Amino acid sequence: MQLLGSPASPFVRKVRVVILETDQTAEIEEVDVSTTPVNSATEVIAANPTGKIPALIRPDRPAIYDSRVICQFLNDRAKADLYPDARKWDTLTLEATADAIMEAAVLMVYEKRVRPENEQSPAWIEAQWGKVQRALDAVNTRWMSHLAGPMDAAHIAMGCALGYLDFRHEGRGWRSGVDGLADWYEAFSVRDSMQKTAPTA
Ligand SMILES: N[C@@H](CCC(=O)N[C@@H](CS)C(=O)NCC(=O)O)C(=O)O
Repeated sequence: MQLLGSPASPFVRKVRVVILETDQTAEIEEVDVSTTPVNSATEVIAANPTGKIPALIRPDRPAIYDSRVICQFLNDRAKADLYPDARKWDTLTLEATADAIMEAAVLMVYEKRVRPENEQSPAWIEAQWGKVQRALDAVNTRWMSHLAGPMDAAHIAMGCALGYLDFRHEGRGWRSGVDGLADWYEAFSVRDSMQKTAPTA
């Protein structure tokens, strides 16, 4: 199988961490692509009509895409337990919250990098950051007991979301006011799978 991705993408990183944590590196070749909302890579469109990464190309079946779909596919394939039945809806909701942080943070980057300067909206960028802050507050207030438990897909997604904030939005100081979450991230980010997938430009 081939994983279409990029070393900077937090969504791709989720999948790469799952591959490492479920010991599937030998069966998946990682292929780096360059794709943006206004210039989709041809090979990505062939796998995912929306032109987004990650996409996983399977030999005899259609490609699958969206990090949440791919993570669940890989979890099932490895018979791992990253979506435990006992806390499935909590895990999915926390994963969705992490993905929403990534989405807002990625859109902020696109606004500056991809949209012409005279069309950029500072108010829109700040609104995206507002989403990030509200999500961080909610996780710090409501979800720390989940994060204190055994690692599942939500831990991986949250780790990748926070890593992306450090990577692209370091100056925003996301740790301010969310001490518990910041402490959790310091401990989680030393995992081998997180160290091996640290984002690069
Ligand atoms: N919901 C998707 C989001 C993926 C996504 O937005 N990926 C970005 C890279 S970080 C992308 O491919 N952007 C290109 C585009 O928006 O066309 C997922 O979880 O896989």
